[in-house]
Amino acid sequence: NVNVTIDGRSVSVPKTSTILEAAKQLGINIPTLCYMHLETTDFTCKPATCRVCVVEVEGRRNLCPACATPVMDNMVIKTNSMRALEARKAIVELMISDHPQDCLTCNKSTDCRLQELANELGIRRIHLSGTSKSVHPLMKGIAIERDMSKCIMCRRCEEMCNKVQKVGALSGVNRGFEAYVATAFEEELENTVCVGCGQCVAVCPTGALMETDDTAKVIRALKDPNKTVVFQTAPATRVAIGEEFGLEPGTIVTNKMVTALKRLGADYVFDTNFSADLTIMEEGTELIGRLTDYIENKKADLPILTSCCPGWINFMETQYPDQLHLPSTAKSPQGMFGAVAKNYFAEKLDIDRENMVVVSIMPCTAKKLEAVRDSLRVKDNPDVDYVLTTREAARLIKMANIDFNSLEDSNYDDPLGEGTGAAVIFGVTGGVLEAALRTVYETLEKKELKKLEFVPLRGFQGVKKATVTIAGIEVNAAVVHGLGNARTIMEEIKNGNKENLHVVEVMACPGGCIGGGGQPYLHGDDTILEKRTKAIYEIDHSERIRKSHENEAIQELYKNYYQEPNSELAHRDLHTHFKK
Ligand code: HC1
Ligand code: SF4
Repeated sequence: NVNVTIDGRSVSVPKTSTILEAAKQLGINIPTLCYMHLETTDFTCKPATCRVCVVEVEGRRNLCPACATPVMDNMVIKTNSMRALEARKAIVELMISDHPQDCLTCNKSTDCRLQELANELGIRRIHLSGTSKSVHPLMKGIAIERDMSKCIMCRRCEEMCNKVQKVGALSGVNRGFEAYVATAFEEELENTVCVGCGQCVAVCPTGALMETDDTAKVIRALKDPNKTVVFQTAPATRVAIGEEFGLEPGTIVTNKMVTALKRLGADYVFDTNFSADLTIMEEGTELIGRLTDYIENKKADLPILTSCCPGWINFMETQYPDQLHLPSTAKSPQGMFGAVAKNYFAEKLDIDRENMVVVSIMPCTAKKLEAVRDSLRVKDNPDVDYVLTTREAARLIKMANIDFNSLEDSNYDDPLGEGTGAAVIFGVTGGVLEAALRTVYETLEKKELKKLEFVPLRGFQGVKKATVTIAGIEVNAAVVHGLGNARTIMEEIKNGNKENLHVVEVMACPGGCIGGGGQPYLHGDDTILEKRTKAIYEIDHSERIRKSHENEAIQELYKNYYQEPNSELAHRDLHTHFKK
């Protein structure tokens, strides 16, 4: 350890610490902009390019960036000297002089770190206001919108995409004023290896990267008297949307969210949890089928890979096209919901599917890409019309002047509104597999599973493995979250699957859907992920029914419509194929 003095207070810190880390130990907050550290994914971005964290170090002529300057024994640091403050202010002012000044209309307004800093530093006028040199066209994709004139070269997106997700869609190009983060050949993200996970959006401090805003389309549908508007809400949204209204992370607001959507004018508010249970029925049956095949013939498409995460499926299609026999063919819960709503439910209401509009509220940007897949439509009519991220849904609620926090509770509508504890845990890493095991166990063992929690599959470790014995079969299971970890496991599988894995759950985002690219911004605080996770498990624990096969609405649906899992009709509506 070494001793340093910061703002007149001493502290002893490991000698590998930076000034920023040492200051944190004393509870001294040095403002940062490009720097970001997230424990969950071991994500660290410190290019030291923005210089906002400059501090004065006694004996040094130049100010030092706190995020990248290592401490030395007996160092004396002033974080708030006049010189440091003035430099910080000048730096931010310079940055803004080369930034479009359209904060009033920017999608990131009030969530933008640059805006926040300008305010904190009391910048009221840009003396250097000139013409911005960073002029780039707005690139509007299906999932993600990029406005590189707002890029401040913090390189967080690049770090996230290349080091954590290991996709490699983004890289910094050019120098000086011309520097920005680009895709290969300046292509739209969708024409590159990008999978749409939105983790770059989640860490972008400005309005350079955002989800594509679909709120206007939903408003139009809600106002159209000829349309029956049906909402579905994803598992992970209910423990996060409250943050957009100032509630503590992890506040469970399921039934307020239902009320809010009804106030917006929804005809029906249903739950993606319903179709998550349906997914377990279809995918669980497939898993049992492949396991039986393996036992009987010593050969099967194993491990079966979960297929509900669209970022992950895009990753499989672009990175491992020779392994596409492995994912379950079950559609995701979002996809299944759309198909059930527009086939079964529209028929029940006696309306044409063209007059039904299905809107998904998802924690995810890649769900927007999933919704436009060929296998999720009948002729020109999509099963899911629009996908809003949790952030967009909150915006819609604010636009309608709904006071979210004072809303009363409402229940989901019938019949697609009933979900179990097994379904809600889809929202966290390990949850899909745990839900599947609950059902597969009882199906094969033909007796009650007493302890529903599969603890080794829980938690934020990047790769989790466990062996579960079911009806005498040793099932080797693995759970990964984050696409970098997915790559590691896919390499293992491709190179002979030496650990003999039978089933693998993959979620593209850190922590699973609760950490999705469309969730309220973490602003660098990933303890929020733990709080959301805890809330998801709390909901599971409090549910009357905690196993998918015991969902009464699902049992009804099979009885009245699909007959049994993997039936011909189930294949028509509930299964998909993958593209090379
Ligand atoms: Fe997810 Fe899923 S859990 S993918 O993370 O399988 O988005 O929440 O809706 O479809 O159910 C997301 C969450 C979500 C699907 C389900
Ligand atoms: Fe990379 Fe995901 Fe962003 Fe695409 S959406 S650029 S894959 S981080």
